[in-house]
Amino acid sequence: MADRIPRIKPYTHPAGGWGAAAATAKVLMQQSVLTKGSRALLAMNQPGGFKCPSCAYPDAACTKRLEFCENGAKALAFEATKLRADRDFFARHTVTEMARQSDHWLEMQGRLTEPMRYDAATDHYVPISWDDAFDLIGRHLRALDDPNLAGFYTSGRTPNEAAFLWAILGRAYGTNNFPDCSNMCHAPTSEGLPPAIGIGKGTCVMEDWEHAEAIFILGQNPGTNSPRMMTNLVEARKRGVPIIAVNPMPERALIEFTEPQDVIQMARFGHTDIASDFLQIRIGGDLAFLKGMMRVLFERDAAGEAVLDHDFIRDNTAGIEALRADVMAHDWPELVAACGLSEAKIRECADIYARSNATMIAYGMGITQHQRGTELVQQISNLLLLRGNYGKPGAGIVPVRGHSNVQGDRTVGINEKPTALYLDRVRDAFGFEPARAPGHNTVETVAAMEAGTVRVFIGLGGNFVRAVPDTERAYRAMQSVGLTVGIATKLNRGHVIHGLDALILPVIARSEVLATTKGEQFVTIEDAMANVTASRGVLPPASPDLLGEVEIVCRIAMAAVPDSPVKWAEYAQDYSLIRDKIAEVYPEIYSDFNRRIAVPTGFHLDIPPRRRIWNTPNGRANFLVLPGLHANDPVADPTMLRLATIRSHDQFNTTIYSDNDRYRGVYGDRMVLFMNGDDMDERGLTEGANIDLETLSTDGVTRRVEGLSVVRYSLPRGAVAGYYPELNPLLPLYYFDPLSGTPAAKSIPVRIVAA
Ligand SMILES: Nc1nc2c(c(=O)[nH]1)N[C@H]1C(S)=C(S)[C@@H](COP(=O)(O)OP(=O)(O)OC[C@H]3O[C@@H](n4cnc5c(=O)[nH]c(N)nc54)[C@H](O)[C@@H]3O)O[C@H]1N2
Ligand SMILES: Nc1nc2c(c(=O)[nH]1)N[C@H]1C(S)=C(S)[C@@H](COP(=O)(O)OP(=O)(O)OC[C@H]3O[C@@H](n4cnc5c(=O)[nH]c(N)nc54)[C@H](O)[C@@H]3O)O[C@H]1N2
Ligand SMILES: [Mo]
Repeated sequence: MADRIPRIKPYTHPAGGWGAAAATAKVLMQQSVLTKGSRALLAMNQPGGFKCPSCAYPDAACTKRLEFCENGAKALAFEATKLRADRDFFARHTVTEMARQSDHWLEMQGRLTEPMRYDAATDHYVPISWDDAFDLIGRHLRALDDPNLAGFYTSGRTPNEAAFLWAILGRAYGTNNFPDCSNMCHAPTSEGLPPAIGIGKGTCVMEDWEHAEAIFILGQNPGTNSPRMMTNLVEARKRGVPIIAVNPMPERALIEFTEPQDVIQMARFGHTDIASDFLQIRIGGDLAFLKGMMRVLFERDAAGEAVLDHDFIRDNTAGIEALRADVMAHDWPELVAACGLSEAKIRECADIYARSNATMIAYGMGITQHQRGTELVQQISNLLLLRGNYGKPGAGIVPVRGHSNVQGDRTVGINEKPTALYLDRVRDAFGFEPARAPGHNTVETVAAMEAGTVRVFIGLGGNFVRAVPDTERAYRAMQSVGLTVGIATKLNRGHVIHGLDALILPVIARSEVLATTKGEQFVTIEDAMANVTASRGVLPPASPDLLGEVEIVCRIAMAAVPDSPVKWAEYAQDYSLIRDKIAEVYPEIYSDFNRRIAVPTGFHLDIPPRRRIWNTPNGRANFLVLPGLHANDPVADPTMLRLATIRSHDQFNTTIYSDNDRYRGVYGDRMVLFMNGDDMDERGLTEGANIDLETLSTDGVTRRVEGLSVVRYSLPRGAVAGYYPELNPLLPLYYFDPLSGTPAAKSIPVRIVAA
């Protein structure tokens, strides 16, 4: 183990700044895209160019400044790399050899260049023509006795046009088995907000940042995962707006940030303090914190202070009395114990909230990935409702989405439980009777593969087997499937952990030109603030043998459902015809799509809560009660620690750019466990100690990750953190939020066992 002791060098500078500028230059050089890359960077997030393939954070479309960040540049550099995983590469390595390599190694082989099929006789991937590949998929799919034996996974980089048709393909074929990356991500938002406010999306737009009087950021790490949000936070702080960050980890960019686009600040080595208050909360303590905040408001309301927006509550909402009773049932010692924050601190935050006339609350995976993730999201909404923080400038809920088009994919039909209205409209628009029975989400798909009830698995992007819980079990499940297909830009784990038959289908990437017989095509993306914009690649495709995702979807459909009335062949060539169909299926939000998308800055999808219209069954915004104070089931074992699996600064989900995590000061190693110093001392652990980590499983299965190095870190007692996906073997498949199916990846009960 001596060869992988991490180098620890606490990062004492502000986040962003020259460190980010240097990192951007280095990554562009390493991937040999400096000239090509900088040209592409100029087109990224500019009207007429393409949308950043990294996160879903909106760009300020009207500004002239370069709209990219360090991590957007990394995503682009790795996409535009000169490295190629071509047929010679596959001839040199058996799949068994490749499976022994790290995720980083797989990624570093570069762009896929032509379709490949697994050959069991030689244990190699060998070239296959596109025609033969679609033919093989068609044969597998047509051979299944029941269409529900197939699973159609979507990852959120998929643009609207491809996702919409993917959803049609599944339903025409006969299933709603649409596991989606959002089933591991913001499904608690999609499930939690409709009963509360009538739509499963955020309610803010970019202009709101300019009007907010207070900003809360719960369980989200913008400096790494949505760096363009830092611009808004810096501007808000410069206006003196309080920003309250609630997180078990003092994430660097939440504390101090230098705006790389601020020439003067850069020149002076200056920075902006981001959080006016940093609240180091216990893992899963957010429920108690939110209830504490609400309790202060109810107490002060009872004392006659005007802290609740009674007019708004009367005219717009239902259920406040049940919420009041639930919140007031918890006394302060209970609340404080559950979140680990002092009563005084909570009162102070509540006071800031009570004085603000417009508050935005942003949140990420630190809220959604708990066993009660959906209901936690609803508690955030409750807090906002109490002061009428919907439907006025500078106020609202801000779920910070992950993948660049994950929200869009959901909007255009990627859902394992489609509504009857959607299905009726699909029937009318396409002239077939779509499948109606609910399908599998992500967790259910793993279980179904294991049970032999998913026999064909096709992944439209993503890295399913590496992203899901219970790694070893997921690998075995994947390997038992009859056919696995990875539609991808790069080699990943899901290609080397594959089914009996397996295909890799390489695609034209976001930054590349999409040309068909009808000329150059563009695709559309919906960002996390429901703004829809066109994305046009500018670089030549990485290889002449790539196809666009839309064409791949259409040709799978033609092979699987040969007698389909859907005009697949036409859609494959002319994407405006797809947008016409999107408009037909979603007339309320997408009417006149092709005309509206011609505006370079795009258009906003309607968010009714912005107009105080609540599309809930009772037509009101609802206060919703989650009894108790714990976002996760309590565990009796006194040795238990709560593990949050998180992202480093140098990864995009399962894509590992390097083994460094600059802002957390860890270099050269991802097999680390961040831990509170007192918890270390109590266990006799010193910095760098080698330990194994074991899940406190309730199903009798041993889940263990060996050889982690302990890093002393500022964390609350009882909390530990380490990297996803390396620690996914510790996340049990059964450990998820039942309302959304989202694995509780931020609160795994574990214990340390000596190495
Ligand atoms: N560069 C880069 N950008 C990305 C991604 C990437 O991997 N790399 N991934 C994209 C995707 S798909 C997503 S979903 C987003 C993810 O972006 P984030 O939501 O920022 O995701 P994480 O890093 O998983 O975790 C967020 C934070 O939750 C905190 N946390 C853990 N447990 C708790 C808790 O109980 N309470 C609170 N309040 N906080 C907690 C962690 O300390 C961490 O700071 O980013 C997107 N953007
Ligand atoms: N323990 C733990 N598990 C987690 C999480 C966690 O925080 N902790 N986070 C969860 C979250 S929030 C998410 S969103 C999921 C992510 O799950 P996924 O979305 O499945 O995973 P990614 O790593 O984003 O997928 C990367 C792959 O996508 C392919 N790709 C890249 N660009 C394109 C493109 O333009 N087109 C196509 N077709 N393919 C492309 C590449 O081949 C690349 O290898 O993981 C989840 N899993
Ligand atoms: Mo995500």
